[in-house]
Amino acid sequence: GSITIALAGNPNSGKTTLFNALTGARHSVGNWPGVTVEKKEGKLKYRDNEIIVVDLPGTYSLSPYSIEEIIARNYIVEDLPDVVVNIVDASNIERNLYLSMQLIELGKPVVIALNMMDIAEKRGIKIDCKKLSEQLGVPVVPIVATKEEGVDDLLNIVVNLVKGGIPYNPKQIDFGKEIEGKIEKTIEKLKDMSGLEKYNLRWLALKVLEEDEAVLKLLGMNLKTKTEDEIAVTNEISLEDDFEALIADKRYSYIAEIVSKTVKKPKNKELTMS
Ligand code: GDP
Ligand code: MG
Ligand code: K
Repeated sequence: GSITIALAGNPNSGKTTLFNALTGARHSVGNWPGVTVEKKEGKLKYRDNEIIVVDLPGTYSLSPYSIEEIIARNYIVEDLPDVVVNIVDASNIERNLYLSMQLIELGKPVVIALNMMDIAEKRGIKIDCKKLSEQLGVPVVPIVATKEEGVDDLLNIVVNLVKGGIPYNPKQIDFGKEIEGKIEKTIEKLKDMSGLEKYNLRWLALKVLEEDEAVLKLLGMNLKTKTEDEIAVTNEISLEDDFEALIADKRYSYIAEIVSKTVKKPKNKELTMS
């Protein structure tokens, strides 16, 4: 069968450039259902594999507050692409990894295409891709989308990953004893609910705790009109008002630690216009 790849990344990370490098003219442009957000889909052949590439809207996060973010994460959790290719701007890696962590949390295999390696190099930013890959537990492939450098490596990794040729063991953020306890309890309750087989329960649990409206709706929970049963799901889980902020903080510090271990920036902070 064919392999479906979803392309996800921050705006200006090079998503369109990579999409075009992958699919050339073999693509169609339409809208995502019900909204005027552009949807591009293309095809390519790699060795004997037909690969379908779906371009997701550019986003910085996967919160439920913007239509682009909802489209991107719904596509991944509902349509279940085989692989999520996450384009990361190497010259702005720390900010970009915030989305990466959230993509990894969704549960589908993620491959990071570390783009703009030429710009990073010019700025003297050195990234240890192997170590970054170890730290995240996902493949990291350096690319320069404008020159189509690394694109073949990227496809090779994607196909190998889908065929089980490489292990996929993403690292999970440890949110700390208290939050992890709440996640665990919520997962136990979600296990008793039917119709959730396709979802990553840890991700769903995090979203319940974050009071993510789209996920609460999916679970048939409306915060304002919760029934007894529904309350039981979040009962004892004492939703703190700033749970979302707490989780976000953990993500930022986790990323900062990974970046400190894998990225070297030039000491000289002088701005040069070249
Ligand atoms: P998108 O917003 O993610 O779709 O990003 P685009 O594909 O439109 O790229 C944003 C800008 O970065 C464009 O001017 C691209 O030509 C440029 N760009 C994309 N990839 C690379 C790269 O690897 N190196 C360099 N130097 N520029 C790139
Ligand atoms: Mg674009
Ligand atoms: K809350």
